Amino acid sequence: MKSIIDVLEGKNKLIMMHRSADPDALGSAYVISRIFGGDIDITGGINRTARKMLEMFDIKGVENPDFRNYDGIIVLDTASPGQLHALPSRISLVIDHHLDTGEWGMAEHCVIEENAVSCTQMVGRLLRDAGIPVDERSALAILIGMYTDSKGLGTGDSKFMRDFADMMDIAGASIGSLRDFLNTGNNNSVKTAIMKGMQRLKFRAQGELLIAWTHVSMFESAVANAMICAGADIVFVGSERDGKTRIIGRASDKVLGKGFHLGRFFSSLGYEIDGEGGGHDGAAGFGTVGDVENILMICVSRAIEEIRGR
Ligand SMILES: [Mn+2]
Repeated sequence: MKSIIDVLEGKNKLIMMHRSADPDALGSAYVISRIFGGDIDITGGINRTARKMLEMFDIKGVENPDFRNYDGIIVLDTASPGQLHALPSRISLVIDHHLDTGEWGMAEHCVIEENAVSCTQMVGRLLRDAGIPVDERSALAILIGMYTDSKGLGTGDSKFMRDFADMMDIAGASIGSLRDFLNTGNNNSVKTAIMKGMQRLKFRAQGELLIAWTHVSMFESAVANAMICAGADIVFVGSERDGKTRIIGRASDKVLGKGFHLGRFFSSLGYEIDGEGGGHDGAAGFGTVGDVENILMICVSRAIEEIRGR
């Protein structure tokens, strides 16, 4: 415990997150840099929702940092080294809540809690256990991470809710204010992507479960979320960009209750077809090269094999 705080208190740190950082990743990085100092590496990009936090918290990230200029490198909310935009030769600390891929062997310290709903929650607990006070701004960033990674409090145990309530007290925030912050109101291009995705949607029933898939050129996550809202249990949304094929997956609570784990599904798919994937039980992604329709069909048939008889 002491050693983790020692690492966080170390001088001249770089904080890294997974590519296309989400509010949970950026919130964790913000809190650590605010309390302990350190540059936030945003070279891997910031997703649409998290970008609002840049302005709100006045976060100034660094791009293409020279790793040699830092004494310590801290990696947050990142399931595997492949999800970083670049791999430093030395990593001091990893704090993460994804499925443990066992790929962080090179890190000097690892705090991985597969059952934690969000990385900001882990950061909040680390601070509390070390007796380090959390200020109002940090509490708000922690809440945003917890709120988004729990899909708007759609998941989370009693421990999670207690931590959440503690942070609400410190931040003076209501659920409504968090919802308002995150409800960007989808703009027209997102809505168009959802409509196109729905137009091309195909589905298959396997017992009482529905598997649905489609492809779009952008906003895969928004399309996948809409398909889950429409009632699908396992969703695959493919896209092809810059010669790369990406599949975004979502799984309903119903199929998760049957023991299906999308992050594990994608990481084992990576052994079968050349590619890399991972993530959470209900939300994960897979990157590879090849025809998007083919890859989607492989995902669908593997998923059917996995849920057959469940
Ligand atoms: Mn996260």
